[in-house]
Amino acid sequence: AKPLLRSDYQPLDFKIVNTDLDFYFDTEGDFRATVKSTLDFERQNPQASSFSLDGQDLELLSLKVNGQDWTDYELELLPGEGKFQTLHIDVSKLENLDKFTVQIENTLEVANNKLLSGIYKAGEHICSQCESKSFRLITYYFDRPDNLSLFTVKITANKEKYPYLLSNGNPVEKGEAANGYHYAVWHDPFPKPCYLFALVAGDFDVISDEFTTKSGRKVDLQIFGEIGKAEQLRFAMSSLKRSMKWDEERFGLEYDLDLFMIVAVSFFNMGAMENKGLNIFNESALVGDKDTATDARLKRIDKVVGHEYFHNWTGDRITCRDWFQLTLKEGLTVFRDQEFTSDTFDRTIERIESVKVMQNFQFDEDRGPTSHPIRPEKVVSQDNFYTVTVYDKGSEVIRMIHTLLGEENFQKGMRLYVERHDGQAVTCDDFVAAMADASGVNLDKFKLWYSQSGTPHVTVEKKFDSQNQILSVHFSQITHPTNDQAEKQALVIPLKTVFLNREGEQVTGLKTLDGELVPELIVLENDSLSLEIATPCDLAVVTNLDFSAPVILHQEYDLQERAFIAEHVPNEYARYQAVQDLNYEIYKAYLSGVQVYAAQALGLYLGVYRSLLEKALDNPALYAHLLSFSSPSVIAARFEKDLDPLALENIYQQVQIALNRAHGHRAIELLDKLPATGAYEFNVTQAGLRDLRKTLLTLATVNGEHADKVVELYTNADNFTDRINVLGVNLTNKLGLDELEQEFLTRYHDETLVLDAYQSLKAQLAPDLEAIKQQFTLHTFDAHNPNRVRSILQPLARLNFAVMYAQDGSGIKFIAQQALQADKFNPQLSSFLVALLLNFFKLSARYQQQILAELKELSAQPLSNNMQEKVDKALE
Ligand code: DPP
Ligand code: ZN
Repeated sequence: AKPLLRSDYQPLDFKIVNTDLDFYFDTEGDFRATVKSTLDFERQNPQASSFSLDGQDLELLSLKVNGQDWTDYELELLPGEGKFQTLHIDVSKLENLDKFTVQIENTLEVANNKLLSGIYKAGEHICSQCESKSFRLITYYFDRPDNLSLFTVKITANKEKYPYLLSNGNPVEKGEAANGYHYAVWHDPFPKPCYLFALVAGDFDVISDEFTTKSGRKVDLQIFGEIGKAEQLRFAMSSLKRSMKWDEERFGLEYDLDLFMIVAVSFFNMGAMENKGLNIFNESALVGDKDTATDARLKRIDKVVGHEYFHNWTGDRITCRDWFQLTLKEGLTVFRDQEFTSDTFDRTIERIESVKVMQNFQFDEDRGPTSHPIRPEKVVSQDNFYTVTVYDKGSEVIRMIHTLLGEENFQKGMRLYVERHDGQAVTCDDFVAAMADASGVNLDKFKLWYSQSGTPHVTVEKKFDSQNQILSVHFSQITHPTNDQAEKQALVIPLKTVFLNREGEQVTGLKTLDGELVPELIVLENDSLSLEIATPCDLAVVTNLDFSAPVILHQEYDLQERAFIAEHVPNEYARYQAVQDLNYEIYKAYLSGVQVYAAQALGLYLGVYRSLLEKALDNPALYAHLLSFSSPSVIAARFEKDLDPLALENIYQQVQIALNRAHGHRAIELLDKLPATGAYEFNVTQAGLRDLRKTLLTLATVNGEHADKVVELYTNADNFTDRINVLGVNLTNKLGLDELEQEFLTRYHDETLVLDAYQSLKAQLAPDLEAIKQQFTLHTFDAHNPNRVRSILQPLARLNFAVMYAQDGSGIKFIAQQALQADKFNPQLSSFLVALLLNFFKLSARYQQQILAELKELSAQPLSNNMQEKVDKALE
């Protein structure tokens, strides 16, 4: 398919201002549904006399204009896979082209729709997913985000099978229909683009609550889930209420309808969807309690419920003009959900987790074949741009604006943005303009972050002149060419920086030679920047604190210095980063092949590790991170080329053994000292303790000893986190506790999401491909369900290097075949799977050849646009 360019945007000649949809679901057999749409048009361009509507896999039954049968149309079938259509309608014969009504009747695929887009069956339920371009699977429309319309929706279906009939906005009317059917009518008073349309029909358990907004309006809250699982929705309800409160308190944004509904479905490509007043969620991001979800998944539920709720303002009330602007709503809303999590739980831990996403995933995307700016220039399949770049780097860009402006000015900017653009479809430029105008801070140069791809490398060099007592610090930046963009320019890079003395204390009030105070935020705006600081003694420079800019930092340290910073830096985030850097140095020392160097590095690390163990009780959540030696997959993310995954795996195992020898007994001692967690509660302290306990148990049992401690934790566990942690330790260290695994499988036989977590663990630790294939035989497995497929294949590709990168190339071939198979029915899933192979560019020659050979074979097959776009970029 032909790529779309950002520069090609054309405003609409006509707009659909009212949209009336009347659905009839005759749900017998392999049914298609029928919809009658009544669309009120208003002309925008006085010269225009025709327009084109998007459709996909629709059957047109009738077309009327102003109530008359209309024959001035042409239905064009576009070539290629996917049954794309364009309905060209000529209205030049009308007397009044400024306002008219079009009525369309068509059928749409439901029962056989395996795309999980448009309207489809999710198990027994009927649900919709329209973002970004899937409303066209429902009816002919301007399937683009800049057509804002008022929606009225009528749904008719079998009453017994589909007692709940839901759509956006407020319920208007319901009643009985013939043959045991019933209907419901919904009206949404806020104009919206069609990607925010939603429809749900089915039988559910529902829990209800209410929230009173700051201006005193009562809002009914309802969450719908699988029958029998109502209890597992309670946590999400508490998240929703806290999200609503937080958005009022921190952003001054209040909910606007009288009803807010969330529905959990079992088949869903994304995490969740922010449809106006009717969010639809992948059950994995909504359903869970202490007995079925880990602390980490509950935290994710909290975050995603917040994220989708926050979209009500940043996405729904103010939406995107075109899909190139996706980061306008996603980058901003990720920033908002990160702030929500930080304010709710622990700011440092949240920062560490967000930075991990950048360093472990986004940096690779940005140096690989699919590199793109947060606001892309060229797109074949929009589905392929729901990326860590658009979302997470997008959020980092918003965070830099926040850092440059400060909270107060940032909130002023938000207020101006809402005041100017409420009810509009706008661009990233509009957002930045509001921020700049409200704060008086010029962001013209900063805006390059929106259009330039690639990760800047920032180098910090320092020299201390003891004679003249001058510390010179030199910052420089460079962004290497990326697959999509050859020329790069200097970016505005805000670097939070502190200086440490020999005791590890922060030195403040430093001045440059001309008497200027050295700011804590150093803003690098050009290729380089030099500081000459007056100081009687040498200082360590610790920069990019809190990851104030999404850059790769290079700083010459010797190992001793790194170890010193890791042990002494007074800032928790900086300590985390220093320990990460030290871990990387250990791998590099081993890879150098120089044994003395490796031994020296390991010795240093073991020393630092001991002091970290001693501090662990100060902050269990943080030290659980600090005490986990970086896994091969984390280290792999640091590589730009010549990566040998199996070599990393090998080093990891050696270091684990060394850690166990040196500190296994200390881990046991500390385990015995850990305060009792008490009855399960979901909070930072308890979750931190559970995390730390797992880290220590893993360390203590590397050589198979102390299995009794592991059994004890399982036996006493009152929650899922401890149980799955035990299973993880058992499998990681091959403790052979098969009866525990059996107990687990019996206990959770009917909990699909729990078994997803189990299968992930098995896939991550499977000894060979046969053991992976074995996972496909579990009773819950369904190749059409993305949650099932991803929970096996993602850990295989990302975490199980031994099987994924087996000599004979079988792991790589397996992923390629799975992608091709999924491409036949779900291009979003296949495109996700093929992306697991797109790290080839950084692998050493053998792996690179194996992957490219598989990709070439794929490219010889007929592929969906989604998959074709990625394969083409890889082979370019
Ligand atoms: N549902 C996805 C999200 O919220 C896309 N909008 O990010
Ligand atoms: Zn979002």
